[in-house]
Amino acid sequence: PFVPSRPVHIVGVGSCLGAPIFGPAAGPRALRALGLDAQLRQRGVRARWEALFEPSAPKPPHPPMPERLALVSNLLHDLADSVAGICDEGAIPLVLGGDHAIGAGTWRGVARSLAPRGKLGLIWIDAHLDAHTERTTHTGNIHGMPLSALLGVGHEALTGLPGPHLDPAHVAIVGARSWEPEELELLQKLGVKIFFMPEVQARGLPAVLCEAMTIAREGTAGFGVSVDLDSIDCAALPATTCLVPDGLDPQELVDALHGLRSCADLMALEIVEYVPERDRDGSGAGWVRDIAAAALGPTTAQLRQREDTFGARNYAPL
Ligand code: EXY
Ligand code: MN
Ligand code: MN
Ligand code: MN
Repeated sequence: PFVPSRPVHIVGVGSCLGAPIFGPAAGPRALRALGLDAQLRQRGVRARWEALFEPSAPKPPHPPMPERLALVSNLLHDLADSVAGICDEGAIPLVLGGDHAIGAGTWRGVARSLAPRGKLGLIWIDAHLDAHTERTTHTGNIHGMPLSALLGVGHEALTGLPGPHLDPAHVAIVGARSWEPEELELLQKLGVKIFFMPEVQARGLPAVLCEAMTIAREGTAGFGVSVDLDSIDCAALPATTCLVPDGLDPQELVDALHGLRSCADLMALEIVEYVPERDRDGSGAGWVRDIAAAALGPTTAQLRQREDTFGARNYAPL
């Protein structure tokens, strides 16, 4: 029988509530205008736009922390509900940010949908640890807090969503090269595995990603990947909120993410912190497309099945 690759529903979250600049808020709308869904369909991904969240919040500088947390909390609840619904119907959410605070909603929605079958593992590809709370942050920026929130640590506004928190034994960070002591201390206390940038450079990204996938997949019912574009070297990809040197090579990341295609237990993909106003030549949007196509594209077996079933010329209706 023809086993189609699973449909991908794109959810844009145009938010900068967690960031110090407006830039990421314009990300998903710009990617939609560039025709990301059609570009993914041309690469064999059965993708379509599902939703675009654009909180009508004031531009930075943001309101004081209590109000900021309340605004982010509303967004996280709506996002988690939308993502859980997509997972419940057997589709794969492709969540596009927007700043990384949205991750505290995305992965609670996925974990909630998966809960009857087991735990959710998570691979967090990022230059940062994103594990501050409103008490430890040095900047007050909520995009530095989503991972602690997902693990149940921090303000109720960020941790209090319905459904389970993540199990730190099944969370791995890849590419960390900028952090503060408080967040490192928290993650080491919780037992989250961190692959810092020097280890990625020494062992190669494929080997590290393979080990991260083992952490996220063994003993869980499914796993997800959250890609913060600042994990990529800022010389290759300046179209992001935080510019951090000595990062991942974008093509190496795209090549390594091809391994996700054949994972039936891949639940969702999130790509955040795309800043279109810093994407003069559009190369940043190209990398967003390539990352999504690598991870969510059909396997060669699925393509062959599609050709056998529908004839080499016309692929199955996407
Ligand atoms: N750790 C720093 C802070 O808390 O502000 C930087 C966080 C950057 C967050 C970006 C999304 O990865
Ligand atoms: Mn991040
Ligand atoms: Mn980051
Ligand atoms: Mn376990």
